[in-house]
Amino acid sequence: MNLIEELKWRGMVHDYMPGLEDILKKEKCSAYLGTDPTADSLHVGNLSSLMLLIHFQRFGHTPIVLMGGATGMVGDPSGKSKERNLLSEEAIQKNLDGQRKQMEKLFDFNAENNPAVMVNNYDWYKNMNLLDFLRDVGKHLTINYMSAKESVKKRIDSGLSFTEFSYQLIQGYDFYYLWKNYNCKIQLGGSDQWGNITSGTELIRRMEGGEAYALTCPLITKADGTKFGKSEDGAVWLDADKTSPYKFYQFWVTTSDADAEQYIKKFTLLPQETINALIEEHQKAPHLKVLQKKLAEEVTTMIHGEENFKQAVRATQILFKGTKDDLMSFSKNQLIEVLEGVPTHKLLRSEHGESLNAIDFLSEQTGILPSKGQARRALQENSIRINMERIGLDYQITKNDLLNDEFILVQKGKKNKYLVIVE
Ligand code: 545
Repeated sequence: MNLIEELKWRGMVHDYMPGLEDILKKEKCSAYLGTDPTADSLHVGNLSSLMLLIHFQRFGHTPIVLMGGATGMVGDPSGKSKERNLLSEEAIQKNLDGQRKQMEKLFDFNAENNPAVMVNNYDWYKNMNLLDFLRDVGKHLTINYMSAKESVKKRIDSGLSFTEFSYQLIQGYDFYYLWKNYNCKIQLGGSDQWGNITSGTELIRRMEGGEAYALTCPLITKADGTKFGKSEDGAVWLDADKTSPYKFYQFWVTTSDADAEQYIKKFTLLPQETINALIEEHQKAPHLKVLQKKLAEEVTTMIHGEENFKQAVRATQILFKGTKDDLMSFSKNQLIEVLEGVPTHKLLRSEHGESLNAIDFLSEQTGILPSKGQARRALQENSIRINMERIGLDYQITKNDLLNDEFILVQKGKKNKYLVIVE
């Protein structure tokens, strides 16, 4: 399979310009992907276009990672229904540093053979003169052309500053700059980037009659229609301090059966035969979750390394299959690590007194359930566990239920866990 065939098989192609296939057959080129420093970490939503770039590298093309030090100061209107707030220069610098570290984990910029290249568009904009930009760049695209882009059309009624309107011209000139200086003929991105990328190919054509190509991947969807990449507490980040490896692993391992096939193709580099075999195995016994487990293993190892992946599996096993004794045998630090990311509820020690009945404990005292009625129902249904053991309606919580004199692990149903911290 050639690169485009492979990407198509993986479902990673949304659109590309004619001629791309020919050029890829003829030569090894460079391909670039840009990210703006709008946050200090990348998140799983950015991962699919990064995987595109990784596939280009696998096939011998040179990957160029562009950090948007300049574009981050302007703000991309693509896919945004409202004008963005400008970020301060310090925030942008901090975000660039965070993202750079992550890119260094994903790409080898020092490889002897075909190393990846990192550039920052601030480098060619910092000394750019406004008049030069208007005469040498702006002159080549008409307002009519620029206004026909989705990102602009969508905002014509609600409003769009001149600053954000100019964004496509700035990203467009980046493509021209890399085409001219790095022999870069391809720009990659998510489907929301199509308009900005084609402004670039248009500039290259009008300024020098050159050929360059766009390739976009679909934005990731979920079978149930909810937004991909979110957990209960917001985005799933690649930075371990923002999303722990355990939670990261959980995000992938809890993928629905309907989505697992799509994700294993898009987010892992496993070869086609391996993936097809896994899919077949999965269909025979879906409850074993082989697809989800392999997906979570591959992605967690790629982002957080093997040690963190193994630790996440251990924590999962204990949380899902462990016994009260397993929990009781843990030190405070081990508990904190294993339970990291489990939502917490506070309970004042004075309230804990001698003993607490389970209904009050679950409702009023901790707020795990919103009312006494719901607490009673859950207990009657036998769906509540304390430190892995099922409890009934008349259970009394006492000191003996404290793990390390400080924690109580509450579970409701199969999936929901809560950590009560007794203060
Ligand atoms: C800037 C200058 C260029 C080329 C590209 C850019 C960035 C581009 C853009 N891309 C998005 C982005 O999001 C912020 C990530 C930080 C948490 O805004 N104008 O920077 C996303 N991109 C990856 C994919 C995307 C896109 O990083 O392309 O489609 C998301 O999947 O939204 O010369």
